[in-house]
This record gives sequence, C-alpha cells and structure tokens, in this order.
Amino acid sequence: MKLVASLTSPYARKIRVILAEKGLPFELVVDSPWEAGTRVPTVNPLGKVPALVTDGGEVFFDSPVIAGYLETLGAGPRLLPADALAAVRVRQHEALADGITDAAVAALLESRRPDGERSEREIARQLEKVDRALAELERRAAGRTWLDGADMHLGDVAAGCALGYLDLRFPRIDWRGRHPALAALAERLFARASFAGTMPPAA
Ligand SMILES: N[C@@H](CCC(=O)N[C@@H](CS)C(=O)NCC(=O)O)C(=O)O
Repeated sequence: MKLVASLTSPYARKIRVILAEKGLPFELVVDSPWEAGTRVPTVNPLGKVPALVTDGGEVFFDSPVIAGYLETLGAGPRLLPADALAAVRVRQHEALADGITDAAVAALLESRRPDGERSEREIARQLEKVDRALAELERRAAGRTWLDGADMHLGDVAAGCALGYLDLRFPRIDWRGRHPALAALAERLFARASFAGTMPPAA
C-alpha cells in the first residue's frame, strides 16, 4: 500500500506511527498539499494528507478512517479494543487529541495571514481550545501509564502526534510545565522507534 503524506503533517504522522507499530510495509509518497503541482487532490478530493491507497487501489482518508482500516488488517498490536464501547472511548481520546491539532493548525494558518487580514482574536480563540483540551487530556492521563488500559492505543498515538506538533509549531506553549502527566506520556511515546522515526523536519 501507499501512504500519501507530507513529512510535517501530524495527522500523517499518526498513520506512519501506526504502520510502524504494526510492522506493516508501505511506500511513503511525500507530497505537500500546499505546494503548486501537488497531486494530492488526484488521490483525495479534499486535497488533504494523509491518504492511503491499498494494493487493490482503494483509497482511504482521513486519518481516523485510515487508522480504522489498518486495524482491520489484523497485523501487530491492537490499537483499538475489540469491545465496541471500549473502542469508542479510545476514539474519544483520538478526537480530543486530533482536536488539539486542528485548533493549533487553525491558529498557525491564521497567524500566517498578511497584516490587516490576520485576526489576533481568532488566533487566541483557537489557542484557548488547545489550552482547554490539553487540560482535559491531562486529567485523563493523570495516574495512568496509557490513556486507555494497560497498553498503548490509538488515543495515545494521536496524543503524541498532537503534542509533537505543538513542539514543532508552538514551542512557546509550555505544555510540559503545566501538564506533568502529558509530559510523562510524551516521554514514553517519543522514546519509541515509531515516534523517533517520524519526527517532523524543522519547519
Ligand atoms: N481530519 C483530517 C485532517 C487532515 C489535514 O488537514 N491535513 C492537512 C495537513 S496537516 C492538509 O492536508 N491540509 C491541506 C488543506 O487543508 O488544504 C485527518 O485527520 O486526516
């Protein structure tokens, strides 16, 4: 299978981490949807990465859907529990973590708009979402090794990708200082080969 991804996308990183954890072979097709000449829209009509193309030519997007597909392959450790309600709870953590990423991306894009078009109020509004969601993730991580049960699951992977994205784009946000359980979770995650091998290049 092929994964169409940019090297800085935290959503694509989530999928690359899952593929590594599961030991699934794939071809990485690096393509940035922001660049002229991108072929991403020919694969994903939404023009976003990640998009996964199976060996049979079927395309899956966005990252939660790809994560669900990869789980069906039955390779490597389970990142979603077999129990349906437990899986929904893991998905809730994934959504919370992806939501941090969504708000951080929105704040970054707004901050890059030209003078006169940029709204500091909108940047602050998005960063408030990040703050609130980090506090909620901290509450859920406190006193635990992983967010869901005794093993790492999809919510943990998404959390690591969101926190790594904050390090990349918003190093001024001192989430480690304010959220010790997230700092410990991130340390565990970032020590894994799957995370170490998917560090985004300096932007
Ligand atoms: N919810 C989507 C978000 C994907 C996304 O927004 N990817 C960004 C890269 S970080 C992108 O491709 N943006 C291009 C665009 O919005 O046109 C997912 O989880 O896959």
